[in-house]
Amino acid sequence: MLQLYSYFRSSAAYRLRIALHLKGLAFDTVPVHLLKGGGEQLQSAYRAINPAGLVPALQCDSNGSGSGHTVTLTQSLAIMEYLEETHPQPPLLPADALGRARVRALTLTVACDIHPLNNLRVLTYLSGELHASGDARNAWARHWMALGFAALEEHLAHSPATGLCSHGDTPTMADCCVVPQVFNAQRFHLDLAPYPTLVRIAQHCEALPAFIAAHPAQQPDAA
Ligand SMILES: N[C@@H](CCC(=O)N[C@@H](CS)C(=O)NCC(=O)O)C(=O)O
Repeated sequence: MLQLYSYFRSSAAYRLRIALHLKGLAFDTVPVHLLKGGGEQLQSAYRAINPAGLVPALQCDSNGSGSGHTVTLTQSLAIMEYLEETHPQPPLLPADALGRARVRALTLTVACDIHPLNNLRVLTYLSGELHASGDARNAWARHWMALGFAALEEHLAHSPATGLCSHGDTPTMADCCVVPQVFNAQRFHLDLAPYPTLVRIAQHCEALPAFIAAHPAQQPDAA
């Protein structure tokens, strides 16, 4: 059985939960509380699993049949690519190379250009080491999300490849990343009115069973 080290509100873990549910893969959730006791992700027990001290991590069997040895995978995008290669159905990447490049670009806009700037450790550093106020810290988070969302909106609103989902009418890796980032933006009270296409896509996806099952509120460690 796959073991997902996860925190209910972690958007990187949320991406992976969506991908696992879309592919119909059963997994056990191992909660890692990012705040309790200074953060379980930073303690030695979890660092032995992922030295980076970040969730998610996915443990699986090396040959997929249960007869191999346990392997730990990290980095949500690398794990999604692994799932795509080992469980191609339903596909989370388009069949054509141009389509795959587009989906990966949307995915990376979230995962590289938005999310890292708003990660817990960055926000903690801002308030701790740089003495930023709570308001300043939240303004920082909203600023970088707004910049990234503007780029996504511009692309999604004007591309004929956009459908009910970010690419066509069925979810791809891009949606696995967009939906958690929109959830995160709502937590930070970012005004989403300037991003109607992004919101429409997120709302469509959020109503699908895999996305419902992956939602933070549905997780065993939901506070
Ligand atoms: N690039 C990594 C990012 C992982 C990541 O930043 N996870 C966050 C939660 S969304 C985390 O564990 N943060 C803990 C911390 O900042 O201390 C991935 O995609 O897996």
